[in-house]
Amino acid sequence: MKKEKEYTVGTYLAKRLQDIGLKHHFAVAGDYNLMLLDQLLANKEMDQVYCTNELNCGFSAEGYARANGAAAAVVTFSVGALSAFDAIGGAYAENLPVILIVGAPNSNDYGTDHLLHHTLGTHDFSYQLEMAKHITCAAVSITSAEEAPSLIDHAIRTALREKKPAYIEIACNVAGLPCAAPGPASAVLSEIPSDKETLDKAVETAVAFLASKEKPVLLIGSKLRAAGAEKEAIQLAEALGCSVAVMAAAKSFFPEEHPQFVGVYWGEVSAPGAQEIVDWSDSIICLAPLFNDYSTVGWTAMPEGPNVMIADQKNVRMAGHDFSDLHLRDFLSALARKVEKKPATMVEFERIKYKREAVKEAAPDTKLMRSELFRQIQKMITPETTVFAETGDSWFGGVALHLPDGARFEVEMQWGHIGWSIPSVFGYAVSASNQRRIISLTGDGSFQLTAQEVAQMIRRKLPVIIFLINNRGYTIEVEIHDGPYNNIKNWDYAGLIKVFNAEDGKGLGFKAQTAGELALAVKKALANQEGPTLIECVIDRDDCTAELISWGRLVAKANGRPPSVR
Ligand code: DPX
Ligand code: MG
Repeated sequence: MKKEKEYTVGTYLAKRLQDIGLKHHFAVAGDYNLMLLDQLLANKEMDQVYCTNELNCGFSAEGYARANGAAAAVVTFSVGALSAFDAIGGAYAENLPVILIVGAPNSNDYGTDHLLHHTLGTHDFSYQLEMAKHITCAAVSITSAEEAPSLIDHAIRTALREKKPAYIEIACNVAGLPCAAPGPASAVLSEIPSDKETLDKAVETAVAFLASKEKPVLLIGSKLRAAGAEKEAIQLAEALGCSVAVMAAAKSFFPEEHPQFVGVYWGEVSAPGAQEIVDWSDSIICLAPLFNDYSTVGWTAMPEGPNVMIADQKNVRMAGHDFSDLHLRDFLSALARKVEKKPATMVEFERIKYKREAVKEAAPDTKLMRSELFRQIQKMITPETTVFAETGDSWFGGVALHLPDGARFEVEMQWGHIGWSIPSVFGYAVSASNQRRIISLTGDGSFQLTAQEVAQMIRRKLPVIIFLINNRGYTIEVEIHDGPYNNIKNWDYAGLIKVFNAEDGKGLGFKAQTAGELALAVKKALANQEGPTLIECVIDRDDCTAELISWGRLVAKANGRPPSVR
C-alpha cells in the first residue's frame, strides 16, 4: 500500500481547516501555542493572520466566518483564551461557526502537583474546558496524538452542523506528534438530512394553516443565513405573492429591490408601511426569527399567538404543532411547491405605502449633521458593498440605508458588544476585500475598545472605509438613561492613523466637520486601495436618529419594570 503523507496533530488540524474552506486562520502567539502555529504554517494553502489581542482575534474570526461561512482563531492558554471567550460568546449568539484553538499545558503536567504560568495557579487546568462548554457546541481537550483525529473531526463537524463555535485545546507537546492521516473531507462536511416523515407532515400542516388565512405576511429573521435558507425564502415568498418584511438583524437576507419587499419591521421604528402591513395581516410566517427585548422594541412588537408560524433553523411551530429534526431550507422549498398565491398584503401595501422625505444635499460649508453623513454614505453603496453597523446609533442609521441587490449588511444585534465591528470588519476584509467595497460605521465609544485592529488592516493593505461618528459619548445610552458615565475622553481619531502607519503604512485619516470636508474625504477614501481610510465625522451629542429616541424609550421602559408582585 502507498504510504500516506506523514501527518502531525497540527498538520491534521490544518488539513481539516482547509477542508472546510478556510484560506486563513487568525492568531496571537504565546508559548503554549508556538509549536502548533509552526504546524499550521506548514500548510501552504492557508495564511496565518496576526491580531493585536485575543478579543480582537476572536472577533476577526467571527467576521471572517460572516464572509466565508466558517473561521478559526488560535490563542494561548487562559491569558489569551479567556479574552477570546467574549468574542466566542458573540459567535454563539450570532450563529457563526468559529473554531477556537488553544495551545494548552504540556500533557505531563496534567494531574501533577506542578503549578504553571498563565493558569489560575491551581493544579487543575480543566477549568478552561469547563468554561468553554458553556459558550460552544463542542469542546475537546487533546492530550494524545491517538485520539486527536476523532476529537478534531467531532468539534469541527459539530460547529458546521450547529452553526455555533467549537473549542479545541491541544497540549503543547502533542501538537507536533505524528498522527493518523485525515480521511475524506465529508467526515467534517456531511450533514444529517431532514427526517422525511416529519418534513412531509410539517409541510402538510403548514399548507392547511395557510389555506385558512387570507392575508399572510412573511417575516425574515436573523438566523436565516445560518439556516442556509435565503434562496428558499425567496421561493416561498414568490409562491405566496405576499408582503415580505425583514427584522433589523436580518437586513440584506432578502433582496430589498424585490417587488414584494416592504422594508424593515421593527415595531414602532419600522420602515414606512412595514409595521402597518404586519398589523393588518391575519398571519405572520416568521422565518428563523430571534425575538429579544431589542428586536421586539421592549416586548411591544412580539409576534405570538395562534396566527403565528415560527419556522426555525431545525424546527417548525404552528397551531399547536411542533415539528423538529428538519432543515428550514427543505421545509421552505417543499412548502413553496404546494401553497396557493395569497397576495392580499401586497395589494394593501401598494395602497398604504409612503416614503420618507429625501434628505436634501447640504451646502459644502454647513456644519456636518448625521442626516447629511448618511446621505453621503447612501451614495457609496453599490451591489458589491458590505456595510458593517456597530452597536450604537449606527444600527438605526445603517438599517435605514437602501441596499441594491447584492449589497450585504452586517450587525451583531444579539451579542451587542461595542467594539465588535473593527476587528470583525478586519476579518471580513481578509476574506472578501478583493471582491467587495467594505464600509464600517462605528461610534467613538465603540471604537475605543478595539481600535488597534486598524493597524492590522494597514499591515495587510485592506481598503476598508471606516466612518467614525464622533458625537462625544455613548449617545444610545444618553437617549436611554443619561448620566456622567456616558461621557468619554475625546481622541484625535484621524491622527491615530499616522501612529498606526508608523514607517511603512498607507492608511489615511481625515476629520470632517462640514459637509464639504466629508465629501472630499469620501473621494480620497474611494481612491485609496492600499490601506484603510478612517473618516472622523464630528456631529453633536444629541444629533441622533428619531428611531433611536423612540426605541430607547420603549427599551428603557422594559428594562425598568419593577419586580412583579406575587
Ligand atoms: C454602550 C453603548 O459612541 O455609539 O452612537 O454614540 O451610541 P453611539 P458609541 O460607540 O457608544 C456606544 C454606547 C456603552 N453599551 O452608546 S451602545 C453598553 C456596552 C456594550 N458592550 C460592551 N460594554 C458596554 N454594548 C462590551
Ligand atoms: Mg458616540
